[in-house]
Amino acid sequence: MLTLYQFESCPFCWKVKALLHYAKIPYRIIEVNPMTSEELKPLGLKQVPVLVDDGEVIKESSVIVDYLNERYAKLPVTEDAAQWRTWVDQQLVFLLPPIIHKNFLTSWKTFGRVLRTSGFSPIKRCFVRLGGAVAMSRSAPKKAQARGISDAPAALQAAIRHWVDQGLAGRAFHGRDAPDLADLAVFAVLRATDGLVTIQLAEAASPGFAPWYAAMKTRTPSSASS
Ligand SMILES: N[C@@H](CCC(=O)N[C@@H](CS)C(=O)NCC(=O)O)C(=O)O
Repeated sequence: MLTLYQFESCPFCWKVKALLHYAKIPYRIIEVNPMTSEELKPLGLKQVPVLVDDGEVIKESSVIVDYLNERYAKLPVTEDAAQWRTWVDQQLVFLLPPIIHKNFLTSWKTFGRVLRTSGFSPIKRCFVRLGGAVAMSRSAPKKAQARGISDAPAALQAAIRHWVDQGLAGRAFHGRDAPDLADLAVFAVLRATDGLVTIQLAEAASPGFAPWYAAMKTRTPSSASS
């Protein structure tokens, strides 16, 4: 059985999960404490996601997605989808933290939402929520500024319009009748913020977003076992 070390709130982890779910690949989750990463210490690693497949340890979300696709999912690999995946990794993913961790209160609410499904005990959840909100509300605005993102909500809405207009271009999915690796990558990082204001912003940015997002959700039911 595949094992995924992850944080529930991590968009890079969702890239891996979106493919696992879409391809109905069973796996189990080890939820890593984002404050200590103690669960990763035996592997000698510091960042999630990490996939362990029959003793083989694979890190870096894009490497994991390629590994899973080559070995199990076997979705078509196209140059256009590869370009969208790069766009997700280099642009889209960085627009989310300054919105969901804009200040302490927003970050506190964000952690409250994402930790609900973490499986952590109430005490651990409270500790992670507080520590996470302090750390992320300090670092996210600074990192956004360093990347030249001055108005993250407007930048996210422009990115969503770009995806709907150029990526979907009137089709149900980028992959036409069924999602491909581009659909899964764009969906995954947004799915990491499901239920938060980012999704409302995306829905308001373009009428083409909501039907695509809903269809992606329907096609990616969890394949994780507890
Ligand atoms: N390039 C990596 C980025 C992974 C990453 O930034 N993970 C974050 C969580 S979203 C992390 O583990 N942070 C903890 C740390 O850096 O100590 C990938 O695509 O897998």
